[in-house]
Formats: sequence, structure tokens, C-alpha cells
Amino acid sequence: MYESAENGIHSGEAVVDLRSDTVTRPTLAMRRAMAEAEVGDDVYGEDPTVNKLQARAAEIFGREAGMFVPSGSMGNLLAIKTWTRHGQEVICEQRAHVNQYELASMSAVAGCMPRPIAAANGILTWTMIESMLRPKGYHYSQTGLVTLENTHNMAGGTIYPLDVAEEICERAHELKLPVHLDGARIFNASVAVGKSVKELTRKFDSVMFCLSKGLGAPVGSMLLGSREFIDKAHIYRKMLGGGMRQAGVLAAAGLLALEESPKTLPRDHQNARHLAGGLSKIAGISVDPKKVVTNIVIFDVRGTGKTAAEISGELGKKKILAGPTDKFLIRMVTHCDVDRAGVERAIAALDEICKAPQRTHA
Ligand code: TLP
Repeated sequence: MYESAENGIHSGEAVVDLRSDTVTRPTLAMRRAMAEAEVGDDVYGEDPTVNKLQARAAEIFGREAGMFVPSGSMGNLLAIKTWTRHGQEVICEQRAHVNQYELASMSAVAGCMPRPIAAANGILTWTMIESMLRPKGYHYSQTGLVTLENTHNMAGGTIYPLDVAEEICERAHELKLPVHLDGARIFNASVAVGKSVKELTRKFDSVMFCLSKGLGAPVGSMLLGSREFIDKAHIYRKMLGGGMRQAGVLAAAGLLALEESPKTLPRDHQNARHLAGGLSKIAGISVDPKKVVTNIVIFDVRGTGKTAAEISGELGKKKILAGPTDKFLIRMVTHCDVDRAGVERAIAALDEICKAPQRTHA
């Protein structure tokens, strides 16, 4: 999708890194908690800080059990592996992380085929899913799992309406199909709609969420579900090399992220909306600020006569980092390490770049 910028950065003004909320650095409080964390061997289940994080995450989401995993990608893969058998299909949205950004791990490791559906704003409905279910028979691979993504990253941080997500879960369950949630940014959805993460996720069979994105922890994600599901996923985590031993040093930061960081997300959302508002006034850039409801802004630069890669390269020279997600699309993600002044710098830099002489593309 996008690689680190070849941006020719010089010393002086600070870099405004809008490539992702994965770039956030741990706070001083997190670093202190990490230094002081009580640890043990988590492969023996003996790391008290990991155990505390797992119990607390399960409690917040109203689940029987939770498991700390090194990354969101591993959390999603473990869910897919645990729910499915080789040769099955996984229904997901076309731009979903599990489909486009996990190196085909659902096929390479879990032995499943993605069955992607393109949906406006990344939001699937039961009607769309129903028509993609495989009838029982000897020709087709069988549907093993449905996965949804909330917020939807590459659709621009969009949020599932609760009734739409719940209808999908209920109808899938009637057919004995499990539904997994890639809730990497579910806390962003939660603060944006004013509903708890527990309420937003209660009908899903399993949930993955990331501590290391907007919540600011340096490493780690959580997988949540029934005791039975987590026990099974545990085996696959070890099989994939995800047994992390004294992981309490990481879980300590995760605990703070879980308790403290959701409070900071509304500011990130305001900054994203402000960014979109500023960008929408620049000739050649197309973005609808009303559609920006969380911390992700994806805008179209076709009208500038330059490609997303060209503009991102020029932004890099001005110490503004952003990622092209397509030939003419750029994604900017706000987070706790970007303030309003940084957002203003990004708008001003883009304005300057877009005013510069243009080339035309056929
Ligand atoms: N997303 C990253 C990139 O991989 C695209 C980003 O910069 O946004 N689910 C969703 C919805 C995600 O956005 C991501 C990461 C993941 C899963 C995977 O998390 P990690 O990076 O921890 O494996």
C-alpha cells in the first residue's frame, strides 16, 4: 500500500506523521508502568500483568476470556483459524484489512478463501451477505465465517450502524455461521457514537481490538470471546510463534491504554474533521468532511493533476507524512501525537503543493 516516505527530511521543524495511528509512541506514564511491571512466563500463564490485562479487557467487553496477541493481524488470523476449517470461505468487505492487508494469511495459513463483497462506505448488510453464502454441495467451498470491520479503515474510518451489524450477527447465527469483528479501532467507534464497546460488540462471536493504534500502546492487540474459543486460539498463537514470555512489560502499557486512552480519542476525531474541512477548500482535492466521523481522512487528489504518490512525496519534503492508498487517494490519520497545529501545517502544506504548476494525467 504505502512504504515509509523517501521524504528528504532535514532537522528543524517537527515531523507531523499522519501515515497512521500505529505510529504513536508510548507516553511517559506508559514507559514508567513498563519499567515497573511485574512479569512472569506468559507461556505458562504466569505473567500477572498479562493476566490482568486479559481479565480487564474481557470485563470491559463482557466476555468470558481475552488473549493478548502481538498484533491485530495475528488476532484476526487466529480468529479465522479458530472458527474455520481448511477449504472454507470467509465473507468480508472488499477493502477489509483481512482481505487486502494481511498478506493473504487467511489462505496461506488458515487455508481459507476470502469471499469479498464491495460495499459503499465499507458497510456490509445482511442482504449483501446472504446472496454470497454457498449452498451445501460438492462444487463450492463452504462459507465458514463472516468478518466485519468497525471502524472501517480504508473506507475512511466509517462506523457500522448498530442495527445493521446486529442483524448480520443474528441472521448468521440462525445459519450457525460465526461472525468475527475486526475492531482494531472499535474504541474510536465507541466514543463517536456514545455507546460502550460492550454494546457495540455484544452479538459478535469474537472480537479483536488494537491497543497499539489510537490507544497509543507500543505493541499489542486483544482477542476476546468465550473461554472455549480463546483456549483454542491459544494453541494457534503458540503454533505461530506468538508465545511472548515476559510480555508484562508490554501489557503494562496496554492496561494504561485501555483505561486512559479512550478519553483522548474525541480530540483526534475533531482534528480529523478539521483537517477534512481545510482540505475540502483546496482546489483539486475532493473530500466530504461530513463523512469524517472518526480519525481517518481519505481524500481524492485527481483534480490536482498530480498522483497521490507525487503529492505524498512533496508533503514529505515539508515534513508532513501521509500515505497514498491508491493512485489518486491519500489517507491521513489523526492520533494522540498530532495536535491542532500539526493539522494546520498539513492543510497549509497541501494548499501550497496544490497551487504549484500542475501536470495532467490522461
Ligand atoms: N492497519 C494498518 C495497516 O496495516 C493498513 C494501518 O496503518 O491502518 N485491522 C485493521 C482495521 C487495521 O487497520 C490494522 C492495521 C490491522 C487490523 C492490523 O493491525 P496490526 O498492524 O497490529 O497487525
